[in-house]
Amino acid sequence: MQKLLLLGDEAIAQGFIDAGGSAINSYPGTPSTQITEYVMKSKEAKEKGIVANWCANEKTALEASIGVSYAGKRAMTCMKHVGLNVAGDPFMNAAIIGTKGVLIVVADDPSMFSSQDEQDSRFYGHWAMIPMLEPSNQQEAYDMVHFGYELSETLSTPVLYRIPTRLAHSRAGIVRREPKAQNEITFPQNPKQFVLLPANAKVQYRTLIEKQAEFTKSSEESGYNKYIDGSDKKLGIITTGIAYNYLMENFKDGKCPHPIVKITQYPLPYSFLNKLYEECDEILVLEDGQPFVEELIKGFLGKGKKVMGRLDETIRRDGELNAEKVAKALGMTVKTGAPIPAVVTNRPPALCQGCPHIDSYNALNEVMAEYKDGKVFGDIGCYTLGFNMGAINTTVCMGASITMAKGASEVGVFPAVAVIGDGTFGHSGLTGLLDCINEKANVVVMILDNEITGMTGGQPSSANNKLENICIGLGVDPKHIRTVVPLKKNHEEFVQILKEEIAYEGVSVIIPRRMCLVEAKKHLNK
Ligand SMILES: Cc1ncc(C[n+]2csc(CCOP(=O)(O)OP(=O)(O)O)c2C)c(N)n1
Ligand code: SF4
Repeated sequence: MQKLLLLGDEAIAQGFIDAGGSAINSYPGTPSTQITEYVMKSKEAKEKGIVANWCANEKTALEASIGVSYAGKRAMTCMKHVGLNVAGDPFMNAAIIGTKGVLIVVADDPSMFSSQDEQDSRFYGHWAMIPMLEPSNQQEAYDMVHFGYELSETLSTPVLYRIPTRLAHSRAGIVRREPKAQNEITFPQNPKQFVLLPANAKVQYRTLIEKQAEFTKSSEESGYNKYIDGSDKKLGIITTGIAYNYLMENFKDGKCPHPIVKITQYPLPYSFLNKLYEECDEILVLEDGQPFVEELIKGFLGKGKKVMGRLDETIRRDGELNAEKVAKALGMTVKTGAPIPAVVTNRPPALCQGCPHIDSYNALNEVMAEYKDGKVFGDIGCYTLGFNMGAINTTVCMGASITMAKGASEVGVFPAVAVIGDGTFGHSGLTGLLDCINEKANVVVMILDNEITGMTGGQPSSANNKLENICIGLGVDPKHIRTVVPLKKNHEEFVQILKEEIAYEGVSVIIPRRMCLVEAKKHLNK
């Protein structure tokens, strides 16, 4: 079969195309974005009529996949870890429904390379009681998509497919399989399955509980989890996902002297873990993420033997795992590479020169300087970097700018200004603005419209060309929806608009509109 050199993200995307996937509905977020982009750009996917969409947010994306599953076809939804918080409602309920043919790919970001937290999605999968896959390399990333769909369809369950940044964004060769045809449309045999009325849901929750034994059986028998024997039983090692690679990097001959339980499928393969615990004096758990397995095994393994990992900080609890940290935990000599030359050392991220957000912040900073107690509630996007210009006071999660400004204004903060991008407004700003209207909050909402989702690489923004109409539809007085082109030459006009709208007691929306420069360059080169 054909060999390809692919990123982990791309291997998953190619796996989706080859495994008979019918629709991928996602929301962008590093490090997951390249999966959906690959399918969107694939000629083969187009020829096969595969649907590939960027949705308004992770919740709408996952719900679309549940709809695809209702039609009996194979669906994928990709997101970054914090996206799973947004999709939490359909995620938990998809588990109870037992949606077949759905892979939910969540890319976690240990070390927070481009995220506001380090949460480990495996806790969600465990909570929802569904099987999870966590490939250790790119070939497995490809193969496990095929396996994940078989598992999902055989056991009637969605599958959480977890990858960390390093796997998503590193490249290796993969061997493709024979492509599979898409499923025909078939509807659920049980007409109650997708109707989560309490009477139906109670029965299905029971079914989900009863399916746990089958899920575990698959984890022990599928071949994706392995017990690899070793002669030195002073230590037994548990690896999860990519941690297996980090461990093996320390043994150039490919032979680790200690027994290993290699985990890439959950629920945990309890019989392998018991065997390891019985045979070895001490246990070391290696995971790229939070101490998920370590916490679980403490509950069921016998007491007495030492279990080391992130909980006792044998490996530092925060941050990405790597081969060096593993070597240290094993008591091996750590080889450090050549020092990083100054030209590539870390530099703080900054807005591009000429970015429209800079002009918006220049105007905002000038006006806010006149108000001692005024606050600016920021949001998530390129414009978060306005913090470095002293322009924003908060950034919490997507959509929180408008709602936080509302909350603060209602207890007396004045002026309360929200700054949100057009992409983020479409993702989760609209409902907050509706709250503002309903409560007649005294807020100024600046929707920085650069006509694109800039931070994640220029995906379309769901509210593009619709911002004014959306605001009017939600109930903002059209007289207080103001637009301005954020350019140096319009600075005074911008300042004036801000002053007028701060003086207005009610909900104002200001839309500074100028295309992201990176996007504008793409248009010029077309
Ligand atoms: C829940 C969640 N999903 C996805 C992301 C990834 N992400 C970061 S910023 C952003 C959107 C930014 O677009 P926009 O608001 O238009 O601002 P711009 O970057 O264009 O200035 C996204 C999707 C995230 N941080 N949180
Ligand atoms: S990518 Fe676009 S929006 Fe982001 S900083 Fe650069 S010019 Fe500004």
